Amino acid sequence: MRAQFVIPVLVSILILGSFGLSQQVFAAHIGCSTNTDCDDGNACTVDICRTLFGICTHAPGNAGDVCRTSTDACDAPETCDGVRGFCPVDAKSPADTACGNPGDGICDLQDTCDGAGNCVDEVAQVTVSCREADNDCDAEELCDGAGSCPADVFEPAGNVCGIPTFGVDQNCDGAGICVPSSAITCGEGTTFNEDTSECEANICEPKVDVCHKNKTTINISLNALPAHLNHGDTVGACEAP
Ligand SMILES: [Ca+2]
Ligand SMILES: [Ca+2]
Ligand SMILES: [Ca+2]
Repeated sequence: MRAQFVIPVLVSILILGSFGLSQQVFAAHIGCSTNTDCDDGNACTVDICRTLFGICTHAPGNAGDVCRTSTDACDAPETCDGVRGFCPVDAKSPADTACGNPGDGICDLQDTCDGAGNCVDEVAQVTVSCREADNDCDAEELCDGAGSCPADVFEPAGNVCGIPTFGVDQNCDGAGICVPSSAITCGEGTTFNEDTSECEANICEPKVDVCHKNKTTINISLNALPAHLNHGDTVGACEAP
């Protein structure tokens, strides 16, 4: 057993010296015939079979080759430096590197790495506004601190809003609309329009007299005039018999 161990080592030293490879890593793999036989599983060494003697040498090399792949966005890959002959320690992506869920940008924010290889869920604080109030009767919503914006809510019914209209105060209706607190009485010939909050003049539909079947005068809408003319009626009052 002793002779079997000593002889390869002596041969190795002689060979390394002859190749000027004293700095190289040497593994006692005797009997190789191709470089493939010498694979040491280390991406940062160049595995060569010295076929003259049938031994392997494993010199540091392969600078830039990936020796440990990234497992996710928070894990940086490692590469060989070409000098040390082993893979650098496992490095992680810098803190604040984007990872995981991109979020909605308001209450749910882009997740980020913590610098230790973990992806951290990022959410907005409960002080962040996520839905502005549209008017006096709509309440603003703030993020819930768990990544969501609450359902739309409104000011309570009865809250005073807007300005008095025709002497009548306006209150919220509880559904986000400002409405008069009591009926508005408009002047003669006008009607209150809730859409414009104005008393608007009543619009009368234009009408016309028609002599119906040549014996009765009737007052009809202009829209109905063509049908009456088609069956023989005439515009204007009937003549006295
Ligand atoms: Ca290798
Ligand atoms: Ca890594
Ligand atoms: Ca609201």
